[in-house]
Amino acid sequence: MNLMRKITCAVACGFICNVALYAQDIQVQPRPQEMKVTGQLLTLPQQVQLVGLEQADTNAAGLLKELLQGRVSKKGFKVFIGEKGDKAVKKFARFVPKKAESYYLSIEKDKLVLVGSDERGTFYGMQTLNQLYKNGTLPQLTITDYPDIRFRGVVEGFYGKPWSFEDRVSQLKFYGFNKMNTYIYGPKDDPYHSCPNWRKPYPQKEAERMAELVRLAKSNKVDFVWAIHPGQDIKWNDEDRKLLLDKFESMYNLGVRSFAVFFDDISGEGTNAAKQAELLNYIDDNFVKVKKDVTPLVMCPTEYNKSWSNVAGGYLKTLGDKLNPSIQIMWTGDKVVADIHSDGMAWINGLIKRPAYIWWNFPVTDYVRDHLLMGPVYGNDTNIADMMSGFVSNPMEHAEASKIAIYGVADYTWNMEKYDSDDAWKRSLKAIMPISTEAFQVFATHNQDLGPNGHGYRRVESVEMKPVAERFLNAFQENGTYEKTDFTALEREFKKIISASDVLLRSKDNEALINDINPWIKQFGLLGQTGLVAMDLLRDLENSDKEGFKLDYSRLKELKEQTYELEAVNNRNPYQPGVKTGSLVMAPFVNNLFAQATERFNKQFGENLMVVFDYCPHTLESNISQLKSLPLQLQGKLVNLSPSNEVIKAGADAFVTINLVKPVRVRSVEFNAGKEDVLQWGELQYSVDGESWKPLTCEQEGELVKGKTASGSVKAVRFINKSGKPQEFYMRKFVLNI
Ligand code: LOG
Repeated sequence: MNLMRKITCAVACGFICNVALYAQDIQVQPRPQEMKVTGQLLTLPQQVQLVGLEQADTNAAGLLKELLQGRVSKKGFKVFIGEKGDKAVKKFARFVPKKAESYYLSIEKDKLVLVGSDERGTFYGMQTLNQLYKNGTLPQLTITDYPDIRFRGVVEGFYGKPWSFEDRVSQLKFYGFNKMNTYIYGPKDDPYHSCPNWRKPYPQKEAERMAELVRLAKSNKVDFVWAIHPGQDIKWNDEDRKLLLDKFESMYNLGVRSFAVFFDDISGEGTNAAKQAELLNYIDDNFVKVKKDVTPLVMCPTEYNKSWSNVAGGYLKTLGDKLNPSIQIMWTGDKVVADIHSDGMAWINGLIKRPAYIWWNFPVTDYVRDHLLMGPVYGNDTNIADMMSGFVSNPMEHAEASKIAIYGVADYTWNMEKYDSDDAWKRSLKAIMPISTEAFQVFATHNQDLGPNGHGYRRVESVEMKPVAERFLNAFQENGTYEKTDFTALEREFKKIISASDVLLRSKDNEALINDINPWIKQFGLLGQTGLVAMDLLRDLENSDKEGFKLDYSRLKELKEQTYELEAVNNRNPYQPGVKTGSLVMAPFVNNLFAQATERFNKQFGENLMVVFDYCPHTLESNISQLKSLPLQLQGKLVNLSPSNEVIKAGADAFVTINLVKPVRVRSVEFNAGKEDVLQWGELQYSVDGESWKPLTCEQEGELVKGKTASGSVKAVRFINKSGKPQEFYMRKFVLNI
């Protein structure tokens, strides 16, 4: 072979780099079903020939051209692309899994083949190819791949500030990268999705933006599912039915081809199962099926989780029996916020006579708005793929920060059995913060749990430091000692926290994220500083350095002031205002240590420094299961019951009581049950001894009730259902001003 021929051959076949390749080193998100490494790393030749481009999915074809920019030629290394029936890829069709959205990708030294079972399949194969391509090289391998779950994605279904247009743009692209095919639009606080404007079309400007998002969703192979939430005031008559269809028609005209109807968190007329089924079937028969290009209708029932289901009442069974079989029914699991298990899936599927469509309430924070949930996706069974038709995550109002969990959900729903939560979590951090990944990991490690909350859903947090912090505190409490290595580990962690906060505040690799969670990052830095000073207090004690201790004590108090201040000016929502970070392990550790060290100091030196603890001493008591674990917050002089979003079912003798730790003067009480008729069936009362009760003098403006106690100290205040029969209300506000 002469030199010239050798070169041409090398160009035609691609250059093989002499690097051993191992499957475990090749990371593809979401994890493919089957991947076989067949050779070494290949340097993509300068000349490549594209075969099948014209017939292949346009979005995939566009991405391929972008990837191969500058190399495309009439001869050279062949790249085949297309969908199963296409002529150009006919001879490879048999390798493609017989499943929707599947693809076959093969990279060999003389050719590259990418074939989808359908257009989405080709697009997903292209996403994989993009991930494999690094600095002009590709691994030689074969991938056969398909998703486990039919509908995978996100339901923007939370209460609070809906995502911005920019947030949504970034999300839709993210879903495309991560092979998610569904975005359900249903933010509770969009008045055109829910009350009062669900009957009206969007104003011009909003409509245009919506249309733009729909186009972007389409090019990312995402179904933009527009949901309506009409149940709070719907009348079961022809007029409202027509208005609803008109609204869908107006959304269809904006490009929407997927629709949902939500009946969650409503009370009254709208909750009637037979009427809901009738309406949905009507929409299905007269709109969805008539249009031909609209995907199956999705609905969220009123009884959307097992703990609220009244089987004897027949609500779910009615839906199961009556709803057209093609209509998807959403389900949040055994509780409003719950991980999904096979027994619960079997239970609901039997009732609704179809596989449920999971609405997973994670990482949503609309009931713990002072927290960020940045931990891994874990806890769902991994053998339930066949038991569900869809799985969507309800995220936080913080769109960028939610991507950690969304990334995990993308991986879980694609390939459940091989899902590795910790691995997915770490890869997500890199995908979201590619440069400041390490700092981001420190932040995300200590911001995972929700704190006490009405749904009782908790997450692990600070997993490595938790046993260290516990061991340390126990030893210190018992005899004032501790392991030196634990001391060092904790001190090092606080330093890491401070530096992570600094790095993140200056980082530029995801500015939208940093801007959005800025108060939490600052609070995190303060936590680190407070922690370091708390450790210094122990040094002072050990050295019997009285003056040093006093100095560090004031420094720590000053840092705590800054922490409160930051809470008091940021994230001022009326529900769970404030900015909590490290709230499961690191912050309580610092608070405990501070209090214990001060007590020891006072004893040792006969001093009287104030011992500062950080908790609410007042307690909540209720016989309503939905309310009894709601946290109380102490905000200055206000004792505030953290509100909940859902409909509260109060039995005939239901009450909710705030018990004060000791009798104090209660200046005023504010109570909002989301109903104007609340005082016709309920009463606000106070007690001086915790046993006998008297009514408060009340005034009412709309739904808000303001109450006053007679002068003198009060031990408890309660709201009680006096009507002798069950009632429904919302727990919007219950605040004592003391
Ligand atoms: C709402 C949802 C809210 C979530 C978490 C469903 C089906 N509905 O309690 O809008 O974001 O819980 O608070 C819900 O989950 N109500």
